[in-house]
Amino acid sequence: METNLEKFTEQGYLVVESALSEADLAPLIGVISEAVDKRAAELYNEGVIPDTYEAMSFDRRWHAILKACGRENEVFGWHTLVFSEALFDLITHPKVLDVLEVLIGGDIQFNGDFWVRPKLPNEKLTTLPWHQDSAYMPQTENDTHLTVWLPLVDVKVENGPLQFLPGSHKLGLQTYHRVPGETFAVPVLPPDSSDADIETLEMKKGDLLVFNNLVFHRSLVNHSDIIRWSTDFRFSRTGTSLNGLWHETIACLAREQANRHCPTSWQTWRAQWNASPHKDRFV
Ligand SMILES: O=C(O)CCC(=O)C(=O)O
Repeated sequence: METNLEKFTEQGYLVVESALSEADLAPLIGVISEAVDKRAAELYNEGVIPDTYEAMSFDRRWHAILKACGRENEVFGWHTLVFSEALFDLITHPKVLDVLEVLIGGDIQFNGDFWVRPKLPNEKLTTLPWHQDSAYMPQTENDTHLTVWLPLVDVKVENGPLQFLPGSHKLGLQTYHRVPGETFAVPVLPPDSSDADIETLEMKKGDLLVFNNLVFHRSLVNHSDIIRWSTDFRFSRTGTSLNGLWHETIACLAREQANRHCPTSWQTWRAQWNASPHKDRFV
């Protein structure tokens, strides 16, 4: 049977089903829900929205708030809003690092890059074209960087899944160009693929996706009426140069392979964050 490492090496990505439990994800979902709650109270008190939509579910409430104030197309991903111990605990969760360890084959560093993404119904901003992550981070082209992507709700065809082109990382980094009206640069030569090559990743909350910085992927439109919440973090083998990536100042060691220990504490990471010039760069 093909191992996770073989599958990952061949495809450039890997889904590990049921890698995390509800309890593992609950603290971060709690942080997100508190941020939504706080913003709802502020907007309500400012008279901008007629209701705080408190009774609404996690996968609907933020959309209702944004709809009520006409701000549905403003924010791509959350960063500062979710900085928390719960986030740190998930980034450095042994179950996450166990998956990475097999693929990285050594000590692991967290690159400092994290996002929580509320992918809203029918939103253009988070509908991403085919891309390789190194196109937006050219400093990473010659090394292996891994993104861990965790759905915080079930992901189906209708609510904006990710699609991948298996094996496309072997093409190397392609040339990209800007298209008027598009936020993200697109490859000059779009990957040569038929529909049969494309894998659409329907995932359950608790599944873990990991992909490398050169594999082609895209994020489809969310045609449902719920928010497709997800979170993602980037890692590399300890010692890999981060070459001045903007989040380098909040990179930290995540695992020493010899003792399976995370040498960074939440307090240390928080101190790095507080000293970082970028901490309020994004919402
Ligand atoms: O979360 C998404 O919808 C897109 C993620 C993505 O394309 C990326 O992290 O490179």
